[in-house]
Amino acid sequence: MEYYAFVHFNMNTFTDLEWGLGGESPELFNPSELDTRQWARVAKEAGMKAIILTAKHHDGFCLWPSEYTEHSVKNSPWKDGNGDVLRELADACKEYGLKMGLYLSPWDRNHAEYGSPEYITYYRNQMKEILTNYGEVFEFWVDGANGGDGYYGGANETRNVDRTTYYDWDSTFALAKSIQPEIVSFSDGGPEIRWVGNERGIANETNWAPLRRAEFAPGVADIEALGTGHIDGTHWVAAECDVSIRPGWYYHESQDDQVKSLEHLLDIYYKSVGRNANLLLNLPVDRRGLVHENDVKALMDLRRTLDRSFANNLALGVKVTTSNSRGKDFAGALVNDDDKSTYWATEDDVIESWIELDFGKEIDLNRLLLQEYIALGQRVKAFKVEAMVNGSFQELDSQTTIGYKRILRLPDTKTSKLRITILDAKACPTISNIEVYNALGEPG
Ligand code: FUL
Repeated sequence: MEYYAFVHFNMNTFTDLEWGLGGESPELFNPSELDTRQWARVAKEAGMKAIILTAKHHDGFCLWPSEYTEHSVKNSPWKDGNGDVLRELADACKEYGLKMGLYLSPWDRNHAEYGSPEYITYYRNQMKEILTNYGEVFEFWVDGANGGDGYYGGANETRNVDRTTYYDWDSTFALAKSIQPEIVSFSDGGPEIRWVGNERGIANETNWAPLRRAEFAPGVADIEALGTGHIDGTHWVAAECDVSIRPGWYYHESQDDQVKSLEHLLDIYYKSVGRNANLLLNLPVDRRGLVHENDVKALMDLRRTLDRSFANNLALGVKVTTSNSRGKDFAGALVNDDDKSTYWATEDDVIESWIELDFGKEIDLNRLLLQEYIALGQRVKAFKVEAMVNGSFQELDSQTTIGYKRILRLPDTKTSKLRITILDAKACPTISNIEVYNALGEPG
């Protein structure tokens, strides 16, 4: 899905905190003009495909009227306690053709029974509520922060849990799947989509979607391995880059002038979507209940710039030659036929191979987009890119993985031919798409 929105909006929006303690009064939750249709409109216009909302964060306040707690919107002044943010978001996403995802914090600093087996029943009951009552939920999002001090029903103490065993994650994630068969669950190690290991929105240059999943649990992560994935991974667990458009996850008026610059957002885009990962860009919805004007402007500047840079695919339909292919159904010309379901493949025993685009004249280029046919797995381990300059091939870049999508920012180059050489792969390469662009006027 490449690019979708995170929305951190909850009790912390009204207390100016990042992590509430759990004893906050529901009276404080009172957005003046909450409008989930504005969120959806902004996300849609920004080119995003979904919105993932903090249904419950560490402070335990629920944005839906859960029947299992009093700590929710039902005891807030917003809509006299008759509101349901999840309902409104589900409706808005449907109207705008977006998917909806939900974040349900495992750590709950409000709940009196946090730390005991009873809390796990509570957590799963809430999971059932939010995955049953709001239509399709495409992603279930679980973070790794777990245990510490909190209100805990008035006990005001420190409680620690064993992160690997307390939640019995295998059963908890299986419950999500049993309710929503198409759902992907996110945490440090998956099971279906993994944290990239930092909150800066940056994926590793070498980024394998496969992961040896058994080595992880939410909050227990080998950060480096989350970044690279495992070349011999046992499960397909693509990386997701979560990053906020401002310094904080939640809205703080003091950060109104700290929205990330176009240059910074572009860099994040190229280093996430451009490195075989998904970009989950957080919008801290404000106290009104709206995406702030400054954030909207930044999102639209990014959209316009990407649309301009990727408007004219210079590779489309040009002449393609290869060093090897396994016949006409897998010919080189299938990489630039505007059909990602067809692909170039070499013969089984041929790994080192090249594919060449002949533009028929000198053109200017500085962006290369590559995609593997991932239905047959992620294969490429190393490749280089060369351009014909003054009668001979000159190397522009040399990289490792491709995966679902790789975008390279190449130096400004005038050339008539581009050659991509697969130097090493796990099996014969299968390349479904190659695009070439000349991006002009991007800052940075
Ligand atoms: C972390 C949380 O502790 C932060 O508050 C935020 O929600 C981030 C996306 O995940 O684990």
